[in-house]
Amino acid sequence: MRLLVPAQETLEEVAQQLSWLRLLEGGHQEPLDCRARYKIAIIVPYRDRLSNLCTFLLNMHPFLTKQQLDYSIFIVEQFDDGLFNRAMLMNVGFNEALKLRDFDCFFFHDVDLIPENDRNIYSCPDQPRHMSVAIDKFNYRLPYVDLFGGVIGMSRNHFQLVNGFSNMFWGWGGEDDDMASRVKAHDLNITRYTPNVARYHMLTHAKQKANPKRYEKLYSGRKRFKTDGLNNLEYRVKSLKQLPLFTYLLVDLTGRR
Ligand code: UD2
Ligand code: MN
Repeated sequence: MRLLVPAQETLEEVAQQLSWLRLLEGGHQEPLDCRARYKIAIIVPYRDRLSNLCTFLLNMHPFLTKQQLDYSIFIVEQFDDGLFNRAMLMNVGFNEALKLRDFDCFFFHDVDLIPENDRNIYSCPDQPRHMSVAIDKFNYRLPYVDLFGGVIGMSRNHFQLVNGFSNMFWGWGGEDDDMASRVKAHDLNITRYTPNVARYHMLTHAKQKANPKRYEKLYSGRKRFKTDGLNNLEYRVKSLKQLPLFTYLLVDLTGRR
């Protein structure tokens, strides 16, 4: 699959380039001549990466449409400019998406990862599925066995069972490993497609500040699986819009840091 590059890095331009797809409002798509078995939500944590976002949308919509899926893309933006909380944004995305529609499964997706192979199917997984197995930036090799970052897919039920992500990881790192621990603690298995299919290109971006407390939080995480996650999530939606290419959520993360 060739990487598509936006003619200009604006959402209007990307929408123009994708007009042939006839997307429905809020970045929703469904197959024209059949009914898809599942309803899929793609949740993207986001702040200040417009260039990545434009490329992401330009490539993902044709890719997912070709798979004849019933899907919607949600961009969940953190309002404040303090430390980024990727995991909490994904919890918010999950929660808000379910208020709009009864999605069956969720793909939690970094904005900078673009699938390279059309056979990498975004179908609802029976077990939690790690999607971004082979990334060009890591020489297409999995950095470590339990990696569960980048792009993952989970059914609604499994995500609820593990109480979603932790809300306590502010800044870079650790939240993905904490989710891997949650999955294992609930006797679920991380599954993967073969590395020659699960291939991704990573777009370039500035580096975030690492969270110095990430190991501490990670090692003590197990005690909090039941109390830290979907069931203690606190936030305020500042804006919810159905835009042409995605459903947009701007959220104030009011949780304690
Ligand atoms: C790795 C993981 C990622 C996550 C992160 C640690 C892989 C391939 N990726 O990514 O899933 O676990 O480490 O937190 O394993 N973002 C913004 N704006 C920001 C910062 C982050 O939009 O200012 C979003 C965006 O969707 C981005 C994602 O958060 O792709 C992950 O952040 P990153 O790209 O800075 O971190 P990276 O590449 O080290
Ligand atoms: Mn990245």
